[in-house]
Amino acid sequence: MKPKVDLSVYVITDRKLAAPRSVVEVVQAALRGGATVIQLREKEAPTREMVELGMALLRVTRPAGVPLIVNDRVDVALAIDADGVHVGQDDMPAALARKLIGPDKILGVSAETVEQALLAQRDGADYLGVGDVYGTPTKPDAGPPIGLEGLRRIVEAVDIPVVGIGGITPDNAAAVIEQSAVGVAVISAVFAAPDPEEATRRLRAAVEAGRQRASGERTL
Ligand code: TZP
Ligand code: MG
Repeated sequence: MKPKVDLSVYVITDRKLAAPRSVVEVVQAALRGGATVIQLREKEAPTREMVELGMALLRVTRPAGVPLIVNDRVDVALAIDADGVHVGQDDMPAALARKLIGPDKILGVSAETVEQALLAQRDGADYLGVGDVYGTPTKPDAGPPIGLEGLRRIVEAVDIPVVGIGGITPDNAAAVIEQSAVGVAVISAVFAAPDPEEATRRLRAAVEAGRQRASGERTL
């Protein structure tokens, strides 16, 4: 049985932004700060390095009880027995990724339109990463920002949980949660932060504040 995943603060790796610190060091700090999911995303790493980094990350995420999800690479996710895989619109189609990983591993899919989101849901995604919300320099090939309105349209169209991604910081994360996203996914807010533990803690507090505000709005 697949455990229910806490998607509140979803931290994605970037070894260039981590330097001179190691990716594992930054992830350990993020875990101390309360990260609830870690994603291994290294677009330029050769397969061997992806596998080695993934295994090193599992040695810190497993004892923390936090899932490790591998971006793009279904083969690497399976080889290291990661907790799941995340695919985008140019990667392995979601239905085939699901077929390869089986029913028990977590499948995340990136979507920037309602149509993509509905297809991903139909094809077996457990959650969606939706963005680019605010605009980001971290993913140069991201489409134009969809804004909070674009995010809300997708959240309202699907039944599976949505995390917002793209340009999210502790200062604007609460507004993402107010659109009924269940969490925020970040790269630079944690990996470029001088103190990744503190940055993660502030993101968690912002997610909590967004939830409080959203529930306040619902009872008005
Ligand atoms: N997908 C959409 S935006 C993005 C990805 C991987 C980059 C997010 O990076 P940052 O630094 O949190 O804006
Ligand atoms: Mg991808």
